[in-house]
Amino acid sequence: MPEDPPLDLPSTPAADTPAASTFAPMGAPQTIAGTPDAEQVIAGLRATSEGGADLVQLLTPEGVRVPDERFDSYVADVTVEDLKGYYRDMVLVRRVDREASALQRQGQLGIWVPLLGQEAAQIGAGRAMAPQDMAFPSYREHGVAWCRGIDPTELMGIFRGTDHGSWDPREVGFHLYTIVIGNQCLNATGWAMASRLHGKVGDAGPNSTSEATMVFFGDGATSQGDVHEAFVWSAVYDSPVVFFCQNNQWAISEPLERQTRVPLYQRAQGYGFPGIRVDGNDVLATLAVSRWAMEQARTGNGPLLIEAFTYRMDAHTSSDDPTRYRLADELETWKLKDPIERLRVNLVREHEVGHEFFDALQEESDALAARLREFVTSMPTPGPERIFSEVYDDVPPEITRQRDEHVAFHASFADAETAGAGA
Ligand SMILES: Cc1ncc(C[n+]2csc(CCOP(=O)(O)OP(=O)(O)O)c2C)c(N)n1
Ligand SMILES: [Mg+2]
Repeated sequence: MPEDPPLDLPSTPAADTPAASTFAPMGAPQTIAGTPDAEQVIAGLRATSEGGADLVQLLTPEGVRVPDERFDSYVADVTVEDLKGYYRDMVLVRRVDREASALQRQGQLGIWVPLLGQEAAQIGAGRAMAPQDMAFPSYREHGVAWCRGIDPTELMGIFRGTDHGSWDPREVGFHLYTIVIGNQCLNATGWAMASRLHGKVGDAGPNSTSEATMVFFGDGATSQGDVHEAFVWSAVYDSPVVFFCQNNQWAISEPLERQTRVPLYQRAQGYGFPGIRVDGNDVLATLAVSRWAMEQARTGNGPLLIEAFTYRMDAHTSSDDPTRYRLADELETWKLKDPIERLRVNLVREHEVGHEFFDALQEESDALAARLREFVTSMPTPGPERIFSEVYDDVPPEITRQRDEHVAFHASFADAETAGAGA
């Protein structure tokens, strides 16, 4: 066998030079042959900020349906009524989002996590799921919750601080929100491994009852150890899980270039499974790619990674002020790619959908917002025992003791108030 050519490594700096003990500052010349310096990496990522040549897109930002020979067949059955349905989904979840933001500003919610701009990514993915599938959300997946049949009012307690989610995850196929970044990827991997071990994977037919799992996380989460571990475990156990990364370009104030040197979907290759980048502002493309990926997982060809290329148009949460770390013109550029607007234009121009549909939807949207507001402003404050309930099937005696002490402590204030009023 021929010998490997000698590596052309730079000589090691003497121990007393600064470079030996400190990292080179950002932008300083790098010496390792073939390694791009920080500026080149950032330039490379910016070059793909339009999504790059590998982006799957079926609807252009101008609302024109463009063919794609790999994915057209996955949406061949989509009718105009279906398209109107996806449009309705996006309009209503955006309305919920805007109303909840207003409720937070008025002190009715403690915090809100906006989804503005990510409606197509979430509705496309959510509508690709079958009833028997399981979704693991982060904290921003209000659109996926909608697709799983969770009424928006059910999300409100989380953000008013009265509960942790009031639905039964197994019943609706949607886990509780997860705040710990990336952790849900491990939960989803375990769930999907169990699906396989229980023989619930492998049937591809149109009425298949085989199960697949989809897990939602952000670009920032990809830097977490939990996500790496989930990728490894799911790969080596062929888990029927679709990793759905919404790359909204920001992790609070950290831009994408602080998370990765390569486009995120290319990470999958290193773990040994397929990765694909889809236009996350295109509901049809996201639906097609998600249907494909879920079918692959369902038939035993998982895991897979989808990078939905999108943009967080609002703040990270209602506690964040994005004007402190990003320029206004970036937002203006992404407004031109608005997920709702492009489908509206498509419905009008290519399917002659008239104003009656849009007017009726406006009314439905107003009614939903009013219902949400009424629900939130009349939500009862839970009693002090609520924090202890729904945790244990068999409540340990120590927890019972703590609960009684907590309830008595609260009651003591009520006694003091009554005594004070009478004095
Ligand atoms: C383990 C952990 N570390 C840090 C945080 C604080 N935190 C909350 S959101 C967030 C950024 C997440 O960004 P990304 O994954 O891109 O998701 P996005 O919020 O953009 O949807 C961080 C660091 C956390 N919740 N959990
Ligand atoms: Mg992000």
